[in-house]
Amino acid sequence: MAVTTEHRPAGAAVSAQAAAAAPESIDGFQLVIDALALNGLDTLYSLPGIPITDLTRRAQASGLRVLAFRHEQNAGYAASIAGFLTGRPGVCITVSAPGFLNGLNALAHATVNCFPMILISGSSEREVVDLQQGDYEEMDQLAIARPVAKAAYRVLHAEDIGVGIARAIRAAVSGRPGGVYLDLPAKLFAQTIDAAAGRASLIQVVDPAPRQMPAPEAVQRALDLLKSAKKPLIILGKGAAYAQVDSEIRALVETSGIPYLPMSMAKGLLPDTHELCAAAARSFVLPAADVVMLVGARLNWLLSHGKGKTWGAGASKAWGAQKFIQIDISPQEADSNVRIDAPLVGDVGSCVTALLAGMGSGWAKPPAQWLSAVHGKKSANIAKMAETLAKNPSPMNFHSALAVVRDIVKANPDAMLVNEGANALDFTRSIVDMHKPRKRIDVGTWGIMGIGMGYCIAAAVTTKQQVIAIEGDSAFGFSGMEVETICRYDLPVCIVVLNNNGVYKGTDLDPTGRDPAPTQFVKGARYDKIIEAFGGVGAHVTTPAELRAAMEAALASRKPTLINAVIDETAGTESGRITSLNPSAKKK
Ligand code: FYN
Ligand code: ADP
Repeated sequence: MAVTTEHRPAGAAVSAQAAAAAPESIDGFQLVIDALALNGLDTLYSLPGIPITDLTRRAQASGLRVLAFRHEQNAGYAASIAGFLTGRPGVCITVSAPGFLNGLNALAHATVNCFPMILISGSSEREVVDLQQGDYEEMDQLAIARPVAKAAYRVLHAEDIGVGIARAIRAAVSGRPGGVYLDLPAKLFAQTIDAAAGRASLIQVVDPAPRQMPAPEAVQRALDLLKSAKKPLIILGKGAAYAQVDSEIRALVETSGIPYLPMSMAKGLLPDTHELCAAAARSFVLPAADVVMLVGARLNWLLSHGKGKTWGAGASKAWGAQKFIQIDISPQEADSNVRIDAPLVGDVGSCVTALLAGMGSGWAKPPAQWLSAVHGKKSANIAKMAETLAKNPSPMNFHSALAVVRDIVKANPDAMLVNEGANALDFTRSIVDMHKPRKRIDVGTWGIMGIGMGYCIAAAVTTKQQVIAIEGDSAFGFSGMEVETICRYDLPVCIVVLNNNGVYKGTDLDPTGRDPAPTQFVKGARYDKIIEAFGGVGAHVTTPAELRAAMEAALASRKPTLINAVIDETAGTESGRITSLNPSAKKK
């Protein structure tokens, strides 16, 4: 195939005579755009600059949606969560070296969280990079991306763009989803090839995420173990939410009659108010259960690695006394922390369907004693929480503010809830019930700060629903400038900054008296003024009643809104509910 590497800017005028004589050609820019569009990847999360500015312009001109951000990290986080919400890879496009590095954080996040995402970065010329001759933004990006990506590819020739995009899509969504890096050197974009041959080289990926059926003997092993259980428990993780097989999951819980614990982003797969939801009895069910079935959830730090005190392996119970069934698409996940007695490898939908078929209609529900013990513990915790939420302290605290959010989310079950912070995260998770699947998106597997505004933008764009973001004041700072992006695209996002003047709380002091403490912020900061600078609505509230009115107004108008919710600066504990992970706490 004839490849020319003409270096004329895209769209440059070509004389009419030359155009008439030359066969129709297509360049790298257009092939990338057409390959994405052919595969339904119609939204790009980006930040323009050399060498991808024309890519973003021409993508927009070709009908793709291009969301331009203020920092690549936020564009990347947006792409990653778009992947989670849609099941198609979210696409982030950045410039070379610094832009690429800014996007890399999100690529790693996508891989760690099992979200399908493709990071496409323009890069400098291979000939110069490989000899380290000091090109503009020189960096061996492919080598740097590889360790944090599920897969990483480079395309050097225009006729390979179709294959490059197809491989990236398959790698991102098949099996365990993850982040894929695609390196596109600047020179590629200007390459031209014969248009018909170029179009023929594009690939529409057939069945990018094939179903994976579990082996019948593995299904039987799991059923036998489940049948033997006296105190069974199901744990639903974000892999179960990602799979989008909500009615099958509901049927599994209801047919088996087994109490379930939703991990943070699995909240709402069944309504949190479901009678079998054991979220409010977490510390009771984990150590008490005898057989635990994990559905798209890993036994990582969020589940105390399946052992230790959380699981009851203390003085009275030996480690390994509990049995585990694990449904996961990754065959390598089982035994990563503790023995998995019945691994069930396959996609959640196929595995759950096979289990349901095996259970039939005569499946015996768990012993009543177990169900009533779970119910008793849960009711007591819910009653205790209701008592706390009924208080109206002055100043407002996390609980009284989040009681309002809880009501608003209940009244608007289709709204997306974005949540990050330490205490702002932990309190929201246990106070705000979710009523529908994939409505809660948060800090995920790493517990990172900074996903907030990127997630808001992607959630609004992909779901078209109202978005509510509950942000700690510290967490908001990581991506706050993207309120301009939210205003620019006029997205229905209502951001609530729970402002207690600092990280965790606002009362720390520098013992030497010289500087603010590392965890302190400017007292009385008016975050609401930031959004006003861009034409959005700002509100400053100090009571639950004011918060309610401001949130209701935001939802009624669907205008970009930022509510600065002032809460007690003494409210909040060090690191929220993960204080035990602080090295000083471990030393004790
Ligand atoms: C939960 N709970 C409830 C309810 N839901 N009580 C009443 N009503 C309702 N609806 C109870 C639950 O039983 C627990 O009490 C408690 O609230 C907390 O529940 P949660 O949040 O499910 O449990 P816990 O112990 O906090 O979970 C551990 C965890 C979680 C590691 C999964 O902390 C987590 O997801 N952490 C992420 C932290 C993070 O990423 N932080 C960002 C970095 S912060 P008991 O059963 O009595 O214990 C940087 O500093
Ligand atoms: P959580 O943090 O909610 O506990 P994790 O991210 O730890 O969830 O676990 C998600 C798991 O789900 C991963 O091990 C991943 O391999 C698995 N997974 C993702 N998609 C699917 C799917 N379609 N079918 C089965 N397992 C899946």
